[in-house]
Amino acid sequence: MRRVLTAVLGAGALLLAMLVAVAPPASAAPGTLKEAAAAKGRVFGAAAAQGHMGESAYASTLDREFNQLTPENEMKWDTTEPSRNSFNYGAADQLVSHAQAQGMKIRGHTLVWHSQLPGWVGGISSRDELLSVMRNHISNEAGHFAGKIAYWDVVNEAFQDGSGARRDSVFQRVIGDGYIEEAFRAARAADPTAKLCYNDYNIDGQNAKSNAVYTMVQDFKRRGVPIDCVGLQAHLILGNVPSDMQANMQRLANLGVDVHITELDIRMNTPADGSKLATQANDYRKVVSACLAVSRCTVMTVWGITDKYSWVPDTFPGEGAALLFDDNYNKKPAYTAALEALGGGDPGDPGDPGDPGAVTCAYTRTAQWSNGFNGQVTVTAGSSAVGSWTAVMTMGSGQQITALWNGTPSTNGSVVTVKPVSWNARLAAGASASFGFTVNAPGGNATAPSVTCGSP
Ligand code: G2I
Repeated sequence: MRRVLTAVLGAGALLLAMLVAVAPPASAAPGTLKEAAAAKGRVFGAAAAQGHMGESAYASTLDREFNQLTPENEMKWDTTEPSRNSFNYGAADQLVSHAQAQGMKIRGHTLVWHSQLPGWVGGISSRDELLSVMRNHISNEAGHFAGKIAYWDVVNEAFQDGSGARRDSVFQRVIGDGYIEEAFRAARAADPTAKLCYNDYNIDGQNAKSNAVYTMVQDFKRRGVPIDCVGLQAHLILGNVPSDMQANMQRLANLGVDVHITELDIRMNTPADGSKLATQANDYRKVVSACLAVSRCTVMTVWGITDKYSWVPDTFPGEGAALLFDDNYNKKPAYTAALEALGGGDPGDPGDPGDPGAVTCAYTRTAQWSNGFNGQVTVTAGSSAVGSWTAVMTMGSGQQITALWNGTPSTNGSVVTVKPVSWNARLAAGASASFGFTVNAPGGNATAPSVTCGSP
Protein backbone atom coordinates (compact mmCIF):
# COMPACT_ATOMS: atom_id res chain seq x y z
CA MET A 1 0.00 0.00 0.00
CA ARG A 2 2.70 2.41 1.03
CA ARG A 3 4.61 1.59 -2.13
CA VAL A 4 1.52 2.32 -4.24
CA LEU A 5 1.00 5.60 -2.43
CA THR A 6 4.64 6.58 -2.93
CA ALA A 7 4.34 5.75 -6.60
CA VAL A 8 1.18 7.85 -6.90
CA LEU A 9 2.78 10.75 -5.05
CA GLY A 10 5.87 10.39 -7.18
CA ALA A 11 3.81 10.48 -10.36
CA GLY A 12 1.91 13.48 -9.02
CA ALA A 13 5.13 15.35 -8.26
CA LEU A 14 6.45 14.52 -11.70
CA LEU A 15 3.22 15.77 -13.32
CA LEU A 16 3.42 18.98 -11.29
CA ALA A 17 7.02 19.50 -12.36
CA MET A 18 6.02 19.00 -16.00
CA LEU A 19 3.15 21.45 -15.67
CA VAL A 20 5.44 24.06 -14.17
CA ALA A 21 7.93 23.44 -16.94
CA VAL A 22 5.44 23.91 -19.79
CA ALA A 23 3.27 26.67 -18.27
CA PRO A 24 3.92 30.01 -20.03
CA PRO A 25 5.37 32.75 -17.86
CA ALA A 26 2.60 34.73 -16.19
CA SER A 27 3.61 37.84 -18.12
CA ALA A 28 3.43 36.17 -21.60
CA ALA A 29 1.89 38.48 -24.18
CA PRO A 30 -1.29 37.19 -25.88
CA GLY A 31 -0.46 34.69 -28.60
CA THR A 32 -3.48 35.09 -30.89
CA LEU A 33 -5.09 38.01 -32.67
CA LYS A 34 -8.35 37.73 -30.77
CA GLU A 35 -6.67 37.60 -27.36
CA ALA A 36 -4.37 40.49 -28.15
CA ALA A 37 -7.28 42.54 -29.52
CA ALA A 38 -9.44 41.72 -26.49
CA ALA A 39 -6.69 42.92 -24.18
CA LYS A 40 -7.00 46.28 -25.97
CA GLY A 41 -10.80 46.27 -25.78
CA ARG A 42 -11.06 45.49 -29.50
CA VAL A 43 -12.59 42.78 -31.64
CA PHE A 44 -10.59 41.05 -34.40
CA GLY A 45 -12.72 39.29 -36.99
CA ALA A 46 -12.56 37.54 -40.33
CA ALA A 47 -14.94 36.96 -43.19
CA ALA A 48 -15.70 33.26 -43.59
CA ALA A 49 -17.57 31.22 -46.18
CA GLN A 50 -19.74 28.27 -45.21
CA GLY A 51 -18.46 26.37 -48.25
CA HIS A 52 -14.96 26.12 -46.72
CA MET A 53 -15.93 25.27 -43.16
CA GLY A 54 -15.45 21.56 -43.81
CA GLU A 55 -11.72 22.15 -44.33
CA SER A 56 -10.28 21.57 -40.89
CA ALA A 57 -7.37 24.03 -41.17
CA TYR A 58 -9.83 26.72 -42.30
CA ALA A 59 -12.18 26.24 -39.37
CA SER A 60 -9.43 25.74 -36.80
CA THR A 61 -7.56 28.88 -37.90
CA LEU A 62 -10.81 30.84 -37.74
CA ASP A 63 -11.62 29.51 -34.29
CA ARG A 64 -8.13 30.00 -32.91
CA GLU A 65 -7.47 33.55 -34.10
CA PHE A 66 -10.72 35.46 -34.56
CA ASN A 67 -13.60 36.51 -32.34
CA GLN A 68 -15.94 37.96 -34.94
CA LEU A 69 -17.25 36.27 -38.06
CA THR A 70 -18.66 38.02 -41.13
CA PRO A 71 -20.45 35.68 -43.56
CA GLU A 72 -18.68 36.47 -46.84
CA ASN A 73 -21.69 35.97 -49.11
CA GLU A 74 -24.35 34.03 -47.20
CA MET A 75 -26.38 37.00 -45.93
CA LYS A 76 -26.51 38.86 -49.24
CA TRP A 77 -29.85 39.49 -50.91
CA ASP A 78 -29.33 37.08 -53.83
CA THR A 79 -28.90 34.27 -51.30
CA THR A 80 -31.42 35.24 -48.65
CA GLU A 81 -34.34 36.35 -50.86
CA PRO A 82 -33.62 34.92 -54.31
CA SER A 83 -37.25 35.27 -55.29
CA ARG A 84 -39.74 37.70 -53.91
CA ASN A 85 -40.81 36.97 -50.35
CA SER A 86 -39.18 33.57 -50.35
CA PHE A 87 -36.39 33.52 -47.79
CA ASN A 88 -33.42 31.20 -47.41
CA TYR A 89 -31.15 31.39 -44.40
CA GLY A 90 -29.63 27.89 -44.44
CA ALA A 91 -25.94 28.67 -45.00
CA ALA A 92 -26.05 31.83 -42.90
CA ASP A 93 -27.69 29.96 -40.01
CA GLN A 94 -24.87 27.42 -40.07
CA LEU A 95 -22.23 30.14 -39.85
CA VAL A 96 -24.17 31.87 -37.07
CA SER A 97 -24.38 28.65 -35.02
CA HIS A 98 -20.67 28.03 -35.52
CA ALA A 99 -19.83 31.56 -34.39
CA GLN A 100 -22.13 31.31 -31.38
CA ALA A 101 -20.62 27.98 -30.32
CA GLN A 102 -17.18 29.63 -30.45
CA GLY A 103 -18.28 32.74 -28.58
CA MET A 104 -17.61 34.91 -31.64
CA LYS A 105 -19.55 38.04 -32.45
CA ILE A 106 -21.37 38.05 -35.77
CA ARG A 107 -21.32 40.84 -38.31
CA GLY A 108 -24.33 40.84 -40.62
CA HIS A 109 -23.31 41.62 -44.20
CA THR A 110 -25.26 43.14 -45.90
CA LEU A 111 -28.92 44.22 -46.10
CA VAL A 112 -28.96 46.71 -48.98
CA TRP A 113 -26.36 46.62 -51.77
CA HIS A 114 -26.48 47.13 -55.53
CA SER A 115 -24.40 43.97 -56.11
CA GLN A 116 -25.40 40.34 -55.54
CA LEU A 117 -28.95 41.60 -55.87
CA PRO A 118 -31.40 39.22 -57.53
CA GLY A 119 -32.76 40.30 -60.91
CA TRP A 120 -36.34 40.64 -59.71
CA VAL A 121 -35.41 43.60 -57.48
CA GLY A 122 -33.70 45.42 -60.35
CA GLY A 123 -36.92 45.21 -62.34
CA ILE A 124 -39.03 47.26 -59.90
CA SER A 125 -39.73 50.80 -61.08
CA SER A 126 -42.35 52.07 -58.65
CA ARG A 127 -41.01 53.99 -55.66
CA ASP A 128 -43.67 52.76 -53.22
CA GLU A 129 -43.22 49.20 -54.35
CA LEU A 130 -39.41 49.20 -54.07
CA LEU A 131 -39.56 50.92 -50.68
CA SER A 132 -41.91 48.26 -49.40
CA VAL A 133 -39.80 45.47 -50.94
CA MET A 134 -36.67 46.89 -49.28
CA ARG A 135 -38.40 47.30 -45.91
CA ASN A 136 -39.81 43.78 -46.15
CA HIS A 137 -36.37 42.35 -46.96
CA ILE A 138 -34.77 44.15 -44.02
CA SER A 139 -37.51 43.33 -41.57
CA ASN A 140 -37.46 39.67 -42.56
CA GLU A 141 -33.68 39.20 -42.59
CA ALA A 142 -32.72 41.41 -39.65
CA GLY A 143 -35.77 39.97 -37.83
CA HIS A 144 -34.64 36.39 -38.51
CA PHE A 145 -31.23 37.04 -36.95
CA ALA A 146 -32.40 39.52 -34.31
CA GLY A 147 -30.52 39.22 -31.04
CA LYS A 148 -27.66 37.30 -32.65
CA ILE A 149 -26.00 40.06 -34.64
CA ALA A 150 -23.51 42.44 -33.02
CA TYR A 151 -23.20 44.74 -36.06
CA TRP A 152 -25.13 45.04 -39.30
CA ASP A 153 -23.68 46.49 -42.48
CA VAL A 154 -27.08 47.96 -43.25
CA VAL A 155 -26.21 49.75 -46.48
CA ASN A 156 -23.11 48.91 -48.52
CA GLU A 157 -21.22 50.97 -51.11
CA ALA A 158 -23.79 53.67 -51.83
CA PHE A 159 -21.30 56.32 -52.99
CA GLN A 160 -19.20 56.68 -56.13
CA ASP A 161 -15.44 56.87 -56.17
CA GLY A 162 -13.95 60.20 -57.11
CA SER A 163 -16.90 62.53 -56.88
CA GLY A 164 -18.59 61.34 -53.73
CA ALA A 165 -21.93 61.45 -55.55
CA ARG A 166 -24.46 58.74 -54.87
CA ARG A 167 -23.85 55.57 -56.82
CA ASP A 168 -26.38 54.83 -59.50
CA SER A 169 -28.34 51.80 -58.24
CA VAL A 170 -31.96 50.74 -58.49
CA PHE A 171 -32.49 52.00 -54.93
CA GLN A 172 -30.99 55.39 -55.72
CA ARG A 173 -32.84 55.75 -59.02
CA VAL A 174 -36.25 54.58 -57.88
CA ILE A 175 -36.41 55.63 -54.21
CA GLY A 176 -33.92 58.52 -54.23
CA ASP A 177 -31.49 59.76 -51.56
CA GLY A 178 -33.86 58.78 -48.76
CA TYR A 179 -33.40 55.04 -49.27
CA ILE A 180 -30.38 54.90 -46.97
CA GLU A 181 -32.10 56.39 -43.95
CA GLU A 182 -35.20 54.29 -44.63
CA ALA A 183 -32.99 51.20 -44.56
CA PHE A 184 -31.48 52.21 -41.21
CA ARG A 185 -34.92 52.86 -39.70
CA ALA A 186 -36.19 49.48 -40.89
CA ALA A 187 -33.09 47.73 -39.50
CA ARG A 188 -33.46 49.36 -36.08
CA ALA A 189 -37.11 48.33 -35.93
CA ALA A 190 -36.28 44.73 -36.87
CA ASP A 191 -33.29 44.33 -34.53
CA PRO A 192 -33.02 46.97 -31.83
CA THR A 193 -29.86 45.45 -30.31
CA ALA A 194 -27.54 45.31 -33.33
CA LYS A 195 -25.23 48.25 -33.99
CA LEU A 196 -26.08 49.63 -37.40
CA CYS A 197 -23.25 50.54 -39.77
CA TYR A 198 -22.78 52.20 -43.13
CA ASN A 199 -20.00 50.31 -45.00
CA ASP A 200 -17.91 51.33 -48.03
CA TYR A 201 -14.53 50.98 -49.76
CA ASN A 202 -12.05 53.73 -50.65
CA ILE A 203 -13.22 55.74 -47.65
CA ASP A 204 -10.18 54.73 -45.60
CA GLY A 205 -8.39 58.06 -46.06
CA GLN A 206 -9.79 61.53 -46.58
CA ASN A 207 -11.12 62.04 -50.09
CA ALA A 208 -14.27 63.12 -51.90
CA LYS A 209 -16.01 59.83 -51.16
CA SER A 210 -15.18 59.74 -47.45
CA ASN A 211 -16.16 63.42 -47.25
CA ALA A 212 -19.56 62.48 -48.63
CA VAL A 213 -19.95 59.68 -46.09
CA TYR A 214 -18.87 62.05 -43.33
CA THR A 215 -21.50 64.58 -44.37
CA MET A 216 -24.20 61.90 -44.50
CA VAL A 217 -23.34 60.59 -41.03
CA GLN A 218 -23.26 64.13 -39.64
CA ASP A 219 -26.71 64.74 -41.12
CA PHE A 220 -28.05 61.42 -39.77
CA LYS A 221 -26.79 62.16 -36.27
CA ARG A 222 -28.32 65.65 -36.35
CA ARG A 223 -31.70 64.36 -37.47
CA GLY A 224 -31.75 61.25 -35.28
CA VAL A 225 -31.52 58.67 -38.06
CA PRO A 226 -30.37 55.51 -36.26
CA ILE A 227 -26.72 54.94 -37.22
CA ASP A 228 -24.08 53.61 -34.83
CA CYS A 229 -20.98 52.94 -36.87
CA VAL A 230 -19.12 53.41 -40.13
CA GLY A 231 -17.27 50.51 -41.75
CA LEU A 232 -14.08 51.29 -43.66
CA GLN A 233 -13.59 48.24 -45.86
CA ALA A 234 -9.85 48.84 -46.30
CA HIS A 235 -9.25 46.80 -49.44
CA LEU A 236 -5.76 48.26 -49.76
CA ILE A 237 -2.85 48.02 -52.19
CA LEU A 238 0.69 47.20 -51.06
CA GLY A 239 2.54 50.28 -49.86
CA ASN A 240 -0.56 52.45 -50.05
CA VAL A 241 -2.04 52.71 -46.57
CA PRO A 242 -3.50 56.22 -46.59
CA SER A 243 -1.35 58.40 -44.35
CA ASP A 244 -4.49 60.14 -43.07
CA MET A 245 -6.37 56.96 -42.16
CA GLN A 246 -6.18 57.67 -38.44
CA ALA A 247 -7.31 61.26 -38.95
CA ASN A 248 -10.18 60.05 -41.10
CA MET A 249 -11.31 57.56 -38.47
CA GLN A 250 -11.02 60.18 -35.77
CA ARG A 251 -13.18 62.71 -37.61
CA LEU A 252 -15.90 60.09 -38.07
CA ALA A 253 -15.63 59.04 -34.42
CA ASN A 254 -16.00 62.68 -33.43
CA LEU A 255 -19.48 62.61 -34.98
CA GLY A 256 -20.48 60.11 -32.29
CA VAL A 257 -20.25 56.82 -34.18
CA ASP A 258 -17.94 53.83 -33.81
CA VAL A 259 -15.53 53.12 -36.62
CA HIS A 260 -14.85 49.59 -37.83
CA ILE A 261 -12.29 48.24 -40.27
CA THR A 262 -14.53 45.72 -41.97
CA GLU A 263 -12.85 44.02 -44.94
CA LEU A 264 -9.12 44.55 -44.54
CA ASP A 265 -6.78 43.02 -47.07
CA ILE A 266 -3.58 44.37 -48.68
CA ARG A 267 -2.96 42.99 -52.13
CA MET A 268 0.30 42.76 -54.09
CA ASN A 269 1.41 41.61 -57.49
CA THR A 270 1.99 37.89 -57.25
CA PRO A 271 4.13 35.95 -56.66
CA ALA A 272 4.92 37.32 -53.22
CA ASP A 273 8.56 37.68 -52.17
CA GLY A 274 10.36 38.58 -48.98
CA SER A 275 10.47 42.27 -49.59
CA LYS A 276 6.80 42.53 -50.62
CA LEU A 277 5.83 40.52 -47.56
CA ALA A 278 7.93 42.84 -45.37
CA THR A 279 6.20 45.89 -46.88
CA GLN A 280 2.83 44.22 -46.35
CA ALA A 281 3.71 43.52 -42.72
CA ASN A 282 4.52 47.17 -42.26
CA ASP A 283 1.22 48.13 -43.92
CA TYR A 284 -0.81 45.87 -41.61
CA ARG A 285 1.07 47.33 -38.66
CA LYS A 286 0.10 50.83 -39.77
CA VAL A 287 -3.58 49.96 -40.12
CA VAL A 288 -3.82 48.20 -36.75
CA SER A 289 -1.90 51.02 -35.04
CA ALA A 290 -4.15 53.66 -36.61
CA CYS A 291 -7.21 51.85 -35.30
CA LEU A 292 -5.76 51.47 -31.82
CA ALA A 293 -5.02 55.19 -31.75
CA VAL A 294 -8.74 55.97 -32.13
CA SER A 295 -10.73 54.91 -29.07
CA ARG A 296 -13.93 54.44 -31.09
CA CYS A 297 -12.20 52.18 -33.63
CA THR A 298 -13.45 49.06 -31.90
CA VAL A 299 -13.47 46.34 -34.57
CA MET A 300 -10.92 45.14 -37.11
CA THR A 301 -11.93 42.47 -39.62
CA VAL A 302 -9.89 40.86 -42.38
CA TRP A 303 -11.67 39.79 -45.56
CA GLY A 304 -10.85 36.12 -45.42
CA ILE A 305 -8.70 33.69 -43.51
CA THR A 306 -6.24 32.36 -46.09
CA ASP A 307 -4.82 33.72 -49.35
CA LYS A 308 -6.05 30.48 -50.91
CA TYR A 309 -9.68 31.61 -50.91
CA SER A 310 -9.34 35.39 -51.15
CA TRP A 311 -11.60 37.23 -53.61
CA VAL A 312 -8.60 39.23 -54.88
CA PRO A 313 -7.12 36.98 -57.62
CA ASP A 314 -10.58 36.49 -59.16
CA THR A 315 -11.17 40.21 -59.39
CA PHE A 316 -7.62 41.43 -60.02
CA PRO A 317 -5.77 38.80 -62.05
CA GLY A 318 -2.07 38.80 -61.19
CA GLU A 319 -2.68 40.17 -57.70
CA GLY A 320 -3.27 38.42 -54.39
CA ALA A 321 -1.44 37.28 -51.25
CA ALA A 322 -3.49 39.91 -49.43
CA LEU A 323 -4.30 38.22 -46.11
CA LEU A 324 -2.57 37.13 -42.88
CA PHE A 325 -2.24 33.40 -43.65
CA ASP A 326 -0.77 31.97 -46.83
CA ASP A 327 -2.28 29.22 -48.99
CA ASN A 328 -1.09 26.62 -46.50
CA TYR A 329 -2.35 28.46 -43.41
CA ASN A 330 1.18 29.52 -42.44
CA LYS A 331 1.38 32.80 -40.57
CA LYS A 332 2.79 35.50 -42.84
CA PRO A 333 5.00 38.40 -41.72
CA ALA A 334 1.81 40.48 -41.81
CA TYR A 335 0.30 38.20 -39.16
CA THR A 336 3.23 38.78 -36.83
CA ALA A 337 3.10 42.50 -37.47
CA ALA A 338 -0.65 42.69 -36.77
CA LEU A 339 -0.29 40.62 -33.63
CA GLU A 340 2.60 42.71 -32.35
CA ALA A 341 0.84 45.97 -33.18
CA LEU A 342 -1.98 44.68 -30.96
CA GLY A 343 0.52 44.17 -28.16
CA GLY A 344 0.66 40.39 -28.56
CA GLY A 345 3.31 37.97 -29.72
CA ASP A 346 6.93 38.31 -28.84
CA PRO A 347 8.55 41.36 -30.42
CA GLY A 348 12.02 40.15 -29.45
CA ASP A 349 11.67 36.72 -31.05
CA PRO A 350 14.31 36.52 -33.78
CA GLY A 351 12.21 33.86 -35.48
CA ASP A 352 9.43 36.35 -36.22
CA PRO A 353 9.45 37.24 -39.90
CA GLY A 354 9.04 40.93 -40.50
CA ASP A 355 9.60 41.67 -36.85
CA PRO A 356 10.50 45.33 -36.55
CA GLY A 357 11.80 44.93 -33.02
CA ALA A 358 14.46 42.44 -34.01
CA VAL A 359 16.75 44.97 -35.75
CA THR A 360 17.03 48.72 -35.97
CA CYS A 361 18.77 50.72 -38.67
CA ALA A 362 20.37 54.10 -39.03
CA TYR A 363 21.41 56.11 -42.09
CA THR A 364 24.37 58.47 -42.41
CA ARG A 365 25.69 60.48 -45.38
CA THR A 366 29.41 59.83 -45.66
CA ALA A 367 30.33 62.08 -48.62
CA GLN A 368 28.67 64.64 -50.90
CA TRP A 369 29.47 66.42 -54.18
CA SER A 370 27.50 68.61 -56.57
CA ASN A 371 25.31 65.94 -58.11
CA GLY A 372 25.61 62.99 -55.80
CA PHE A 373 26.53 61.57 -52.41
CA ASN A 374 27.58 58.43 -50.58
CA GLY A 375 25.39 56.95 -47.85
CA GLN A 376 25.69 54.19 -45.32
CA VAL A 377 23.06 52.18 -43.43
CA THR A 378 23.93 50.33 -40.23
CA VAL A 379 21.65 47.51 -39.18
CA THR A 380 21.84 46.52 -35.50
CA ALA A 381 20.32 43.47 -33.84
CA GLY A 382 18.28 43.95 -30.67
CA SER A 383 18.55 41.83 -27.57
CA SER A 384 18.51 38.59 -29.59
CA ALA A 385 20.58 37.31 -32.49
CA VAL A 386 19.03 37.45 -35.98
CA GLY A 387 19.68 35.03 -38.83
CA SER A 388 19.21 37.68 -41.51
CA TRP A 389 17.88 41.18 -42.13
CA THR A 390 16.24 43.36 -44.77
CA ALA A 391 16.48 47.13 -45.18
CA VAL A 392 13.97 48.96 -47.37
CA MET A 393 15.03 52.40 -48.58
CA THR A 394 12.76 54.85 -50.34
CA MET A 395 14.91 57.20 -52.39
CA GLY A 396 14.25 60.89 -52.83
CA SER A 397 13.07 62.41 -56.09
CA GLY A 398 15.51 61.83 -58.97
CA GLN A 399 17.94 59.89 -56.79
CA GLN A 400 19.46 56.78 -58.30
CA ILE A 401 21.81 54.28 -56.69
CA THR A 402 24.78 53.69 -59.01
CA ALA A 403 26.79 51.38 -56.74
CA LEU A 404 26.10 49.47 -53.52
CA TRP A 405 28.57 47.40 -51.46
CA ASN A 406 28.26 44.93 -48.59
CA GLY A 407 24.57 44.35 -49.47
CA THR A 408 22.39 42.84 -52.19
CA PRO A 409 20.00 45.42 -53.66
CA SER A 410 16.84 44.99 -55.71
CA THR A 411 15.15 48.08 -57.07
CA ASN A 412 11.48 48.73 -57.75
CA GLY A 413 10.92 52.34 -58.79
CA SER A 414 12.13 54.51 -55.94
CA VAL A 415 12.12 51.60 -53.46
CA VAL A 416 15.39 49.74 -52.98
CA THR A 417 15.30 46.57 -50.90
CA VAL A 418 18.68 45.54 -49.53
CA LYS A 419 19.44 42.03 -48.26
CA PRO A 420 22.77 41.02 -46.74
CA VAL A 421 25.66 39.42 -48.57
CA SER A 422 26.70 35.97 -47.37
CA TRP A 423 29.01 37.07 -44.58
CA ASN A 424 26.98 39.84 -42.89
CA ALA A 425 23.55 38.17 -42.64
CA ARG A 426 23.82 36.70 -39.17
CA LEU A 427 24.09 39.23 -36.35
CA ALA A 428 24.74 38.35 -32.73
CA ALA A 429 22.62 40.17 -30.13
CA GLY A 430 23.54 43.86 -30.27
CA ALA A 431 25.90 43.40 -33.23
CA SER A 432 25.81 45.54 -36.41
CA ALA A 433 26.42 45.27 -40.12
CA SER A 434 26.72 48.18 -42.55
CA PHE A 435 26.30 48.56 -46.26
CA GLY A 436 27.24 51.59 -48.33
CA PHE A 437 26.11 53.09 -51.61
CA THR A 438 26.65 55.87 -54.10
CA VAL A 439 23.70 57.96 -55.22
CA ASN A 440 23.49 59.99 -58.39
CA ALA A 441 21.35 62.99 -57.45
CA PRO A 442 20.82 65.44 -60.32
CA GLY A 443 20.21 68.92 -58.99
CA GLY A 444 22.06 68.00 -55.81
CA ASN A 445 19.05 66.54 -53.98
CA ALA A 446 20.88 64.95 -51.05
CA THR A 447 17.72 64.32 -48.99
CA ALA A 448 18.17 61.27 -46.79
CA PRO A 449 16.36 58.19 -48.10
CA SER A 450 13.77 56.89 -45.64
CA VAL A 451 14.94 53.53 -44.30
CA THR A 452 13.02 50.81 -42.47
CA CYS A 453 14.39 47.42 -41.59
CA GLY A 454 13.26 44.08 -40.28
CA SER A 455 14.31 40.49 -39.83
CA PRO A 456 14.75 38.37 -41.85
O1 G2I B 1 -15.55 42.36 -53.60
C1 G2I B 1 -14.97 42.30 -52.36
C2 G2I B 1 -15.94 42.76 -51.29
C3 G2I B 1 -16.21 44.24 -51.45
N1 G2I B 1 -17.09 44.72 -50.41
C4 G2I B 1 -18.32 43.98 -50.21
C5 G2I B 1 -18.07 42.50 -50.08
O2 G2I B 1 -19.28 41.79 -49.98
C6 G2I B 1 -17.26 41.99 -51.27
O3 G2I B 1 -17.09 40.57 -51.07
C7 G2I B 1 -17.00 39.79 -52.23
C8 G2I B 1 -16.80 38.32 -51.83
O4 G2I B 1 -15.60 38.21 -51.14
C9 G2I B 1 -16.75 37.45 -53.07
O5 G2I B 1 -16.75 36.08 -52.69
O6 G2I B 1 -18.15 39.93 -52.99
C10 G2I B 1 -18.05 39.25 -54.22
C11 G2I B 1 -19.25 39.56 -55.07
O7 G2I B 1 -19.40 40.91 -55.30
C12 G2I B 1 -17.95 37.74 -53.95
O8 G2I B 1 -17.76 37.07 -55.17
C13 G2I B 1 -18.72 36.16 -55.54
C14 G2I B 1 -18.47 35.80 -56.99
O9 G2I B 1 -18.67 36.98 -57.77
C15 G2I B 1 -19.41 34.75 -57.43
O10 G2I B 1 -19.07 34.36 -58.74
C16 G2I B 1 -19.35 33.56 -56.47
O11 G2I B 1 -20.31 32.61 -56.82
O12 G2I B 1 -18.64 35.00 -54.72
C17 G2I B 1 -19.60 34.06 -55.04
C18 G2I B 1 -19.55 32.92 -54.03
O13 G2I B 1 -18.29 32.34 -53.98
